[in-house]
Amino acid sequence: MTEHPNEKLIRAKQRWAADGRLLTGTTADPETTRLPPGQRLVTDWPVLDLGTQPIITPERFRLTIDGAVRHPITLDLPGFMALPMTEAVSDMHCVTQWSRYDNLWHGVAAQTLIDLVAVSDKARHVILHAADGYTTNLRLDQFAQPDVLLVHSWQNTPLTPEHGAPVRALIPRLYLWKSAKWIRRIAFSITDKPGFWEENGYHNNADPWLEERYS
Ligand SMILES: Nc1nc2c(c(=O)[nH]1)N[C@H]1C(S)=C(S)[C@@H](COP(=O)(O)O)O[C@H]1N2
Ligand SMILES: [Mo]
Repeated sequence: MTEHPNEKLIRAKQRWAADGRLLTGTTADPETTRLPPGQRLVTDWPVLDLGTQPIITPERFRLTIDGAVRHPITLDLPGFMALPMTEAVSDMHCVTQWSRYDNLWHGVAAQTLIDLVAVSDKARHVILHAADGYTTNLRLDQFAQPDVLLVHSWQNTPLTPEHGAPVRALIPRLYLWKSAKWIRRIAFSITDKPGFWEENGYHNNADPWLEERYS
């Protein structure tokens, strides 16, 4: 692996995966258990990333949606903000153990983007690319959930740069590493392709209630 600004953090998290840190060996039903196994609640919103926090000015923002789609598109920020907006309240669950309840989000529903570009019947996976070089992958059926948004605001305030401004992905029912900050490309795909943490010991599926922390 190439030398990265946050090499120490990456090594520590690879060790967590190798050691199976925080695993309780239990699963829970999200219908009846709000807090996934091994998690603890916080009231602040911690910042976690690879250590390079790009400043994406409104002028520089571009979001490309392509791959297995009929109508690939690149949106600038006014183009993105002109799409139908959704409001949602959801919880966040980070694999480093913290969960935060009742986050109010504003953004564009993933399903709106799926319809906009006419995703191919053959597509099964989604690869998210971010401006800091980060990537993460998820299945199309996970991305298509009604609570998945491309968000621009949290608690009625614009996202801050360290949380992924101006637009980030938010996939609340998967561990938060699947929620790419500073998103710049959504690639629909017939085949799967592991992202950054998925290649570094973390689970491909990432369901917190199944404790899918590590691969
Ligand atoms: N672009 C980008 N997105 C990213 C990351 C990153 O390093 N770069 N880290 C992921 C991880 S590991 C976590 S836990 C969450 C943290 O989001 P937050 O800093 O807003 O809490 O962002 C995810 N999205
Ligand atoms: Mo993370």
